[in-house]
Amino acid sequence: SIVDPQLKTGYHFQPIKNWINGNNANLPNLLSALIEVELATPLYYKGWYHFFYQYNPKGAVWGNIVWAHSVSRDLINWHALETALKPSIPSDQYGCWSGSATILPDGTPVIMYTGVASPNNYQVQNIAYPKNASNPLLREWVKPSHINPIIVPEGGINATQFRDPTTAWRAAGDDHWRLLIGSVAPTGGTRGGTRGVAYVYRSRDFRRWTRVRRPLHSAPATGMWECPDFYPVSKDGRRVGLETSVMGTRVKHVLKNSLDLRRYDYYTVGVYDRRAERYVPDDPAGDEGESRRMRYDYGNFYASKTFYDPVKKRRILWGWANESDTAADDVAKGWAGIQVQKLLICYAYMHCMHCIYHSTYTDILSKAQDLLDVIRVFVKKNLAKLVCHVFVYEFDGIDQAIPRTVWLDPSGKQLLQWPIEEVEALRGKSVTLKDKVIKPGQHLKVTGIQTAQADVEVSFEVSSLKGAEPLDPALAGDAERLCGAKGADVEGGVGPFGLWVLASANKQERTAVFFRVFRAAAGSDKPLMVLMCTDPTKSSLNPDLYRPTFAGFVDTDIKDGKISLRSLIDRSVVESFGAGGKTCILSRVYPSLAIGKNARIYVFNNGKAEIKVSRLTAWEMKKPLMNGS
Ligand code: DQQ
Repeated sequence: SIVDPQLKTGYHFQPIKNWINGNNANLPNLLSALIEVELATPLYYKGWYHFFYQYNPKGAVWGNIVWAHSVSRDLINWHALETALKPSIPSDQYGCWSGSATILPDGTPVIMYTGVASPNNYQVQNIAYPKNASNPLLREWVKPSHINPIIVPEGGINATQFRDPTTAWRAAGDDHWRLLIGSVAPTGGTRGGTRGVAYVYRSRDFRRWTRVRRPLHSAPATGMWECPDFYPVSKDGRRVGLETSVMGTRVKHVLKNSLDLRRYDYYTVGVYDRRAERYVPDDPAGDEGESRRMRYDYGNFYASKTFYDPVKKRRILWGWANESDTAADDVAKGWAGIQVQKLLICYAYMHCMHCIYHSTYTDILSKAQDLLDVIRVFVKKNLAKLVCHVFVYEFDGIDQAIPRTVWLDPSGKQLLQWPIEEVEALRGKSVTLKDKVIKPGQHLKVTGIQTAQADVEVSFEVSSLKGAEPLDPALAGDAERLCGAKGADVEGGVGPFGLWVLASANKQERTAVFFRVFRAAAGSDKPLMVLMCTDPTKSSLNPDLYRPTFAGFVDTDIKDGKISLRSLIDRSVVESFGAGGKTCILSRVYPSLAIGKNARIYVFNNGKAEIKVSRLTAWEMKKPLMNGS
């Protein structure tokens, strides 16, 4: 395969087996591996967790999106089943896109999903029922063609931007189901609208749905709201999750959208008024401008969905590391250049050989013409993206993040996220460090375990915050730019301090996950700002990789000088949780030396202030017995 197989993640969910194997890497097979893998919907039913995700098994060009299906007893060991939904009725003949499951009062699940009903992406919503609800594996789903499509775009809605129905909810005591469908407000003229909206649809029988005139919510300059999610969280600040229909004074609601603009997942916390069918964010600034919006994850994390797990009464968030096009694009283009030429030659050769044996010269020319047409189509259909998907898949670049429990921070202003406790079952050998002082410019190696697949929890204490450097007001609103300007190797006042993970022996390669404390400008509502960063600029000697720094501010006043960090390291994925899950960053890195047993972890301090590791524990992480395929 193209890359070191040791970069394939070990304990993150693996989509179905790779479609490309060396010997049949001819054009159709390569291109057929195009997959837009991403989450469609998770659900729990009769002892099994179900995970449906999208891919395109035969896409010479983008299309035919189906729902792959895996099941698990513990959210860690996954068993792949046959495809659950694939194009089969007029209202989904061009693709079964994202949607959600709802557990009906009689306990059976129903799936509402977007069907693509025309070659130019006309979107409608379809309903699917389990063929045999008594089988907990929910292997087969039926979609009665006489009732589908069940919701169609009307009233001026932009039919190519109308998708991704949410799980439905029904208030106790009233008899209407509701669900949301993401869209973008129609505007005059051809230019696509930029006001993202979530329309509410209501139904008494889950069959006939009518749109509420006003959207549940909308926000300017956000573009299409993909994969919306809307759910209650308990104000009691406990980790308890709430079933989607729970309402009342003891809950807040969370509205989340995936914004195609930046390929990030954003959310706000607010109040749902079920009579007016309206949602009002507590902080209206949460809808405006990149800098004030809260994100689930400040790294690569997209098209996420939550579901309520009745077994452990928790809400679980599933996201996928959308190795964004730019990420693999650069590499894919390089790769594409080599591979596609090779493949074209081989394809043309095959054709030529075929033609020579079976036809005349003119046929060869026409075959070559076909080939050029095929390439022309791919280029039109954004070949780079196409190949980058293939490439990324080859890289296993399409990985699910570890499922996260999500709940409301006691402050009521934001969510907290933490890896599900089941992942701790994969912990093996560990090492613990206590009360280690790291002087300015010093670092400390964590020895005694393999760390290419590891789970690290560390508590830091800063001796004094006095030396915190001033925050450049021009960068105060843009954590990513700030981290790009002041990366892990730029000396600071208090910090940068944190971990170098997937580090090579001579530290030539290392991915830094760290904190940096800034003194805000006078008059700011908070005197200190804590930045959390993942800086992969030195993550790989491979020259042509895209290595974005990811960053978010951590809402903590760190007045006691204490802050914690947890990182799940998995060969080419680094998932980090700052301050107990207040700020999360998922990053993909592709080291060339720090692979397998050559990967190391260091604690480092490039700030003028001394820091102390009051406690660090690192565990080796085992591979699950069954992993998705
Ligand atoms: N991809 C899906 C859509 C969704 C988008 C199609 C999110 O349903 O809006 O595969 O990346």
